[in-house]
Amino acid sequence: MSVKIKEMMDRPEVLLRGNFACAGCGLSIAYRTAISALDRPIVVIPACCASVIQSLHPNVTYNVPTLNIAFAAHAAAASGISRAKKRRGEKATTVVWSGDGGTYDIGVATWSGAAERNEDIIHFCYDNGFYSNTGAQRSGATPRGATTTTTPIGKQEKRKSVTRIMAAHDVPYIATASIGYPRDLHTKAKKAANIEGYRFILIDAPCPTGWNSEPAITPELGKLAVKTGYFPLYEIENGKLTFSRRGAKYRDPSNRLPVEEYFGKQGRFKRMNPQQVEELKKDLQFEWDMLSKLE
Ligand SMILES: Cc1ncc(C[n+]2csc(CCOP(=O)(O)OP(=O)(O)O)c2C)c(N)n1
Ligand code: SF4
Repeated sequence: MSVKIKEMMDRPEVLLRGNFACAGCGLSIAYRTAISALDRPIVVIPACCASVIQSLHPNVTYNVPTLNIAFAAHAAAASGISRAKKRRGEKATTVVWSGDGGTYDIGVATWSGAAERNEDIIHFCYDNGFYSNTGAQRSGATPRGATTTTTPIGKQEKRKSVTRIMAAHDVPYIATASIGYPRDLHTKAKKAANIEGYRFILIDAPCPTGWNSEPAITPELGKLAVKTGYFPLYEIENGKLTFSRRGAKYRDPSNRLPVEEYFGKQGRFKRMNPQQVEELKKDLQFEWDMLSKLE
């Protein structure tokens, strides 16, 4: 059952005022919503916007212990922290907080090793579908057709399914969530905190600066991604997939809003031609079909 709003509001603030996030930043909403669900979090952050928005030394706007580290070391560093805390008999929730570049691409070796060892870590990936921190290059999470600085005519390949790659590691808990539905995200983070072993939560987190979207509609974009079937919501527990309430609803294509409604609100899809739109629709249905096999 989802947590109550009051319960969420009563949690400590983890991201303080004066941070450097752009207006309408989905990452900052994701961070506040997910990290505040955890008791005694220690957060390991590889290079990404999350390592930049925290401000400059000697100021810091993260209200929790934070370790900034190189891409290729995030889950390894978190493994060490988690084990050291256990050895000392101290309670902590050790977290990797990484962008999609650090999860789908550059950090795969480190999290794959930690997932195989079933380290006691929660890995959150805030997914804005590209490398925002370094000026909007494409990542493995960029959807087909989206323009980035390295895909000026739109990305030609389909988006990688990082949850299915993670599922192949047989970790105890995997979930997807969206900043459009903060209660669902907070509830899944809390649930993950009560499970032992490697847990992974992929969060759809719009980036108005790189997506060329209106900052004020960030939550609406999060909702639209779900309602159009672009971003399915589900959990995979010990290998078995269950669609979340909204995931189950939009599994049926006749319940979905036209995906063009979602694309139309983002400049990054402006140059898509009808053929690319059709190909992208096929990519989305392919992913739904593959997920259904894990049910
Ligand atoms: C090994 C290595 N390669 C490249 C970089 C440069 N770099 C810093 S942040 C970043 C992009 C991170 O993208 P993502 O993980 O998606 O997070 P976002 O920037 O979108 O928040 C890159 C390529 C780096 N710091 N280290
Ligand atoms: S570039 Fe995007 S992800 Fe980075 S701080 Fe700005 S809105 Fe957030």
